[in-house]
Parts: sequence; structure tokens; C-alpha cells
Amino acid sequence: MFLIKARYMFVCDEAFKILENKAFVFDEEFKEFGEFEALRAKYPNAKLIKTPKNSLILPAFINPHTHLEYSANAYTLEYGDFIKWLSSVMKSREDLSKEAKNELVLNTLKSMQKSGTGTIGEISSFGSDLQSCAQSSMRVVFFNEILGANEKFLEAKKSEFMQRFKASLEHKSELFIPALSIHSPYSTHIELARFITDLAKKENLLLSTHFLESKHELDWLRAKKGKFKEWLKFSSPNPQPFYDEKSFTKLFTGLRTLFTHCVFLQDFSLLDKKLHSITHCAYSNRLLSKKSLNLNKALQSGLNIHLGTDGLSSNISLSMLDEMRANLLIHKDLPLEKLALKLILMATLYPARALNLNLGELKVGKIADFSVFELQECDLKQLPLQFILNAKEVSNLFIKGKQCQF
Ligand code: MCF
Ligand code: FE
Repeated sequence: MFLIKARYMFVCDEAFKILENKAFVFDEEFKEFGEFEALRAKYPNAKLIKTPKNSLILPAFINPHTHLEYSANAYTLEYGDFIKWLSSVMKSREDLSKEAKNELVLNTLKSMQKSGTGTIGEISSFGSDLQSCAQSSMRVVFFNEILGANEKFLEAKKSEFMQRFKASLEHKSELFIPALSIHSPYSTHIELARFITDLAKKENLLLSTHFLESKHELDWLRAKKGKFKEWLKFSSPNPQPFYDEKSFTKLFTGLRTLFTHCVFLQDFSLLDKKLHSITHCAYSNRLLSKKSLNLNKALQSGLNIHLGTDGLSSNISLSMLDEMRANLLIHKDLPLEKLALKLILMATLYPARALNLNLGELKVGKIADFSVFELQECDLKQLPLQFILNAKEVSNLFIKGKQCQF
């Protein structure tokens, strides 16, 4: 049992409660919150954890969408248009994934922990990130990805996928959660998509997919034309879309799914408020999509909207703090202080709900994933905003009550 106190705590409940000069007792879970002296008397054997004088404790960030196999990218992939980026991925993905050796992936995970992240959702394209994700102290939801549009290779794709999926199952633990990803509607044959949704139903697994990220994708699904028609000719001479927006989202009926991007989604009612959520990646959208998600409209739909960084394939940082700062700059129609509160929930409570994990909030009974930051005094109303603007690295990070070593 441990005892810790802080000048401030962001509880990260829906009301965004801030506790001042409080303490809590924890083991793998949060046990009790209250006054420091009272808790010390009640739990005399609890080990005291030292914190800086002006400290803030908040739930560890959850980044539900990363691509660690692309961590070697900087200067290689081309930005400004989605098809341009995709062509550069096709050209360089083998070299980039070779460069993303265990050591690079482990260091990337460590740098994410230093910026306060305790859980990630990793989209694994090749399986070369498996060992590092399984051996790291990070909590990882490991989304094994499938894609393939060419009819000729469907069986080969399925068996190659099953090998990766089974290898991931061998590492299953409380900190390593195997899951599934259907890459996108333009890249994944309907037979492969059904193969994955059947597996998700049978094994009760989480799903992730990229959806409506570019105007090209919308044109392809709606009007069966545009730049994707040209681009997909490498897999068949007269390509046709496998789905429209409705039939694609229908595939995920009854399945807990994270839809990443949705920049060009107009009808939010296609998604299920209980099971579906949207991962918003501001940096990635700026680099690839030419348009940003209308956050205000998306939030008003009542869906769970949360933040993710995407990979270094379309970002310069995997820090949720950097991602929040980008969000502060682009969503100008939302008042700054209010937006700051929302963004912190979009990096804690909301992704926890999307992933169905008992995390994201400082609350008795939740798993003790939390970070400690040092900060400066300021007006309480400004604190969440000032924290996002100024915070870089944690003083401490705890995952399942265990202190991470950096
Ligand atoms: O989210 C971004 C942009 N949209 C789609 N895919 C990816 C992103 N970052 C990396 N990817 C990967 C994806 O998992 O790039 C490949 C897939 O393996 C593109 S399709 C050959
Ligand atoms: Fe992505």
C-alpha cells in the first residue's frame, strides 16, 4: 500500500473536479482519497511516495492510436495530400519498418511514458512491434491490422494475419490486450473485413479502423470516382469500392470500435453512441487531410470523441501534451479555458471509456494509472489551460500502481 499527496489533483470526472492539498492511498487500485494526516493515521504501514512541492496528479494519458512501426520516419513521408502520403508510404514502408528495431520502439514507448502516457492503442501492421510492446511497462491495446484489396491474395492475407494475431495472443495479460484493426474501407476487401468482424464477435475483441480521412476517400465511397480510382489500379484493372459510408459502418454493428479521423463524416448518426467512438488526430489531419475535424459539431453529436496522436508517420511527436497544444490552436470556435478541460478529458476519461478500460479517472476502485507533474501556482480556473501549455515531462508515472523507471 502507498500514500501520496499533491497540491492539485485533476480527478477527470465529467464535472472536471480539482482537488487541492489532498492525498490518496493506492495499491494496484485507488483505495481512498482524503486529508494527508488522516490517511497517514489510518494506514500507518502505507509507504509514502515523495512528490515535488507544487505537484499535480492526474490520470495517466491514454493514446489510443499509434503506429510504432513507423517510428523511424522523419523527412521521408510526404505531406500535404493523402494520396501523395500514401504513395510515399508504399515506397518506404519496408525500409521504415526495418529501421524501427526493438530498441527504437522501446525508446519511443519510454518517451511517451515520460510525457505522461500510461496506455496506448497500437495499430500493428506487420507484427514487428510485438516484442517491444509486450515487454514494455506500457499498457498496450495491440490492434492487429488487416488490409488488402486484391481478390487473389485474400486467403494468403488471412493466414498471414492469423499468424500475427496468434503470436499476439501468447502475450495476453492485464497490460497487453490483443485486439483487431480493419485498416480502412478503401484498402480492405469486404471478405477480409467480415473475417475480422466475425473474429471480434467470437472472441469479444476491440476493433479499430481508419475512416473518412480524406476527401478522396469520401469521393470514392460516395461517387466511386476520384484519385482513389487511379491509385487502386495497382490491385485491380477496374477497381470498385467495396462499401459506401453506410455499409462500412454497418459492419461494426454491435462491436466496440474506435473510428479514427472521421474528418469527412457528415452523418454522425451512422455511428452507435454506446459502442462507437471517434479518435481525433489533429496533427495527422493537418498533414494529410487538408481539413480538420469540426470538433464542436462532433462533440454535439453525443459520440465519444477523444484524442490520439497517430504515428510518427503523420506527426512529429507522440506526446498527448503536444497533441493537446495543437488542438488548442486549431479549435478557435471553442472558448480557451473550456476547451482545455475538454481536451484533458479527451486524453483520459474518454479514451478509457472507448477502450472499455477501468482507467482515466482518479476514483476509488479504478486502476491506479496516474502521473505526477511539477507546476507553478496560478489562478485555479486557468490551471488546466496553463498545464497544457507548459507541461512537458512527468516527475513520476504509475501504471497499475507501479512506478515506471525511465
Ligand atoms: O492514420 C494514418 C493515416 N491513415 C492510414 N494509415 C496510417 C496512418 N499512419 C500509418 N498508417 C499505416 C496503416 O496502418 O499506413 C499504412 C497502413 O499500414 C497505409 S496502407 C498501405
Ligand atoms: Fe493511423
